[in-house]
Amino acid sequence: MQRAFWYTGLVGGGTVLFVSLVLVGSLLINGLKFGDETPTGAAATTSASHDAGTGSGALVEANPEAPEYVLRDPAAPARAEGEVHEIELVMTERAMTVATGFEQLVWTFGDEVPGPVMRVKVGDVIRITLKNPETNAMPHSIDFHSSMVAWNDEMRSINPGEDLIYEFEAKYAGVYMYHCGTSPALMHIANGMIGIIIVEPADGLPPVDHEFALVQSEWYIGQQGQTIDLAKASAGAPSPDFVVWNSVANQYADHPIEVPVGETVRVFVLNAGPSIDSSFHVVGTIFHSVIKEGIHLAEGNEGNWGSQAVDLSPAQGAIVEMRFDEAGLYPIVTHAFKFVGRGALGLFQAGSSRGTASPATSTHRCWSATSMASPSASAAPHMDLVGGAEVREPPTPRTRLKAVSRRRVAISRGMGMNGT
Ligand SMILES: [Cu+2]
Repeated sequence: MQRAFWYTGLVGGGTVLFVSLVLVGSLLINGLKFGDETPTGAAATTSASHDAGTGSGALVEANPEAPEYVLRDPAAPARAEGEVHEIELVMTERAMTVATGFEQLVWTFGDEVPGPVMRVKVGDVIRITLKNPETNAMPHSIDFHSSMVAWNDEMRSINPGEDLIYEFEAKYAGVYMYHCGTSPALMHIANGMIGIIIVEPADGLPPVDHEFALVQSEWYIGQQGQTIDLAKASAGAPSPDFVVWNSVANQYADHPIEVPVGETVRVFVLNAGPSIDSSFHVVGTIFHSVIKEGIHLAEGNEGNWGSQAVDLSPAQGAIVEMRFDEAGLYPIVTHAFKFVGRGALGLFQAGSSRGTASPATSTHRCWSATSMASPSASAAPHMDLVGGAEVREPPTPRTRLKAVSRRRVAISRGMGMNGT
């Protein structure tokens, strides 16, 4: 049933967008570094700026020797069986490559950033055993937005070596954030302690062909191997170095998500922030169903209304459904386009897209929608996006940086020229 729908304002026209994309592209091509003199901040594949006037840390250069990032499976898990869910959640502090060339000391739930995707239904009981290992340096906590519990009880911080039981009944359906709330919460959220819990209605969601979970968040890059830069994140007008899907810049642009043409794709999307709004948009399609924060635009509504972009403030979530009518590439973006050049770019690859992409040169793997039940199987090499050539041996880190940068520029330019 259609109860309401919404529109997201588009900032600027096509001309402004085109100019912006060309500017970002040329900056990337020329390998310029971004610093105080560049108030628009970093589109950084080569460096991560600090925000002018915040007193935060110095320019952080990309490190060609940083480990390659670990690709995150975007497939949404099936709903957990049963009605009582015992979940052990260990919070860890470890190194993670968050963008090509940038390694940070992140804090995690379940050793993942974002934390593991949980999926239950209304009426279920979730009993979390939260563990802060002795080897950690920091106190941490957890706050489930899907719960109704006292902040000073279940959400209290625990020190290294302590455990906590956090139990709640899922009373309302939705796509909810969970996060660490230990002070300063901005630091703990920005340093990786975010996750998504999907609560389905008691009788479940209708089946679709493919399901994915995407979390938008920001990285305020600190020194290599250190935590994020809190001063940068605290700026009055925060300017993240990277805005990312599932915590790694451009990972699904480098490794497109494969889906068949014409089948229904459902995406659980959360904006974890901590500070930037999202305008979730998939270029080339229209959302025929959106459930955003409890408000439902249903397929088949009177008037056949659709949705082009879903506005999500930090900590808001949605379930969007779409189809891809033609074979090819469908970019996943926040339509606040300055952030597309900072890592908020992914791709759905519908059917065969050979010959439609940018002049890619980097090795990449694709996520196959048919491999959702078996993430490891989806890691098999696929054909090259452009030439159909077999995947080559991995390039050196320095070559990889340049190749990935060239491909993103080409994608951005292509999108600008197409007037999206
Ligand atoms: Cu924490």
